[in-house]
Amino acid sequence: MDVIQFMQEEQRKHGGHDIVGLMENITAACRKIATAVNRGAFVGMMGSAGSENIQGETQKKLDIVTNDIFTEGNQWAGHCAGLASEEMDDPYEIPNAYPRGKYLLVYDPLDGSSNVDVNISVGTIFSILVSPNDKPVAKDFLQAGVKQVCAGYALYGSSTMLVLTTGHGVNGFTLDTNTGEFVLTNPNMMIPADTAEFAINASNRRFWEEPVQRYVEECVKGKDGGREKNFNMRWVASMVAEVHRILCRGGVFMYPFDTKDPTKAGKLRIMYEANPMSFIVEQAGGVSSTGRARIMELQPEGLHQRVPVILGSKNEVDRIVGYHTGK
Ligand code: AHM
Ligand code: MG
Repeated sequence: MDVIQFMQEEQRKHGGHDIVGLMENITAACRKIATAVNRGAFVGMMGSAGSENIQGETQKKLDIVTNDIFTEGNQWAGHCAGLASEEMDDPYEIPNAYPRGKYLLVYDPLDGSSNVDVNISVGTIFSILVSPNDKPVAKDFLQAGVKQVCAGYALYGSSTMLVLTTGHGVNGFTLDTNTGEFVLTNPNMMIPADTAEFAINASNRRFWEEPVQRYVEECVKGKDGGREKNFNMRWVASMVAEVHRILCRGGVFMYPFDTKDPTKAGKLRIMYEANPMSFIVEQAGGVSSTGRARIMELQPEGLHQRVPVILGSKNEVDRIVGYHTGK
């Protein structure tokens, strides 16, 4: 079954917000991004664009191209009141030439883009909120993750997949490049509660707080330490790929608080990385926390605000949260 038919049926079954039209635009944009990522080397789209985004990160050409694809593809149909992206300093106003709708669409058009030049999986992350205003301003976007109507990601890997939730579980669709359809291939994705796999950028080890130091040390020691099993480790440096692996076979992903740069609470951004991924992970039976609080309950204070992220298999994330809170 194609994702649009699936969304239509889900809406009929559960009611709630009608986002079928918006999903048509989002899936079309993701298909175009898949092609751009796939064909980048033929059309001079690889490498750095020589510019920086608001977060001081060097933009890749594909960061800009994919941001344009996602923005243009979602501005014209009358579903959105406003758009906001990792790659744009401020919210994007829907041009007056187009009707405005009721939704806010927040996105990271090309997550993991440091990987594009080395042909490792990247993705697009998006989150849909309801706008409190016809002409939203920045503060209208600052809604807690629990308010999300839908969250999803596209993964541009060995196949292109779309994984999403509207609060009724998590479903995965694979792009059939012959028909252009995203076909339901992974219904009701669930994260196993237990795992023997963790993911963290260990080069930051000396900057971690004690609870994360303790957890990782125990995993590394495995049966020779206090744990009942040995652990394996993975780090792709594409959050979309890490979350997808965790949805498929369990695991823990951490980009925790660290003291590397005291001005930053973490690396990942709450609005278009942590919140949508948290919604998906929770809907698949997992847990998502800063270590001290449920991410989706935090009140965001800025569009590009960063947050520590610890998510994945319930029993392991609960353990890490316990190390932080002493419970
Ligand atoms: P990006 O949105 O600029 O690509 O940054 C986010 C990415 C995540 O996908 C990934 O988990 C993390 O940055 C990797 O960071 P690091 O290079 O520090 O390991
Ligand atoms: Mg990102």
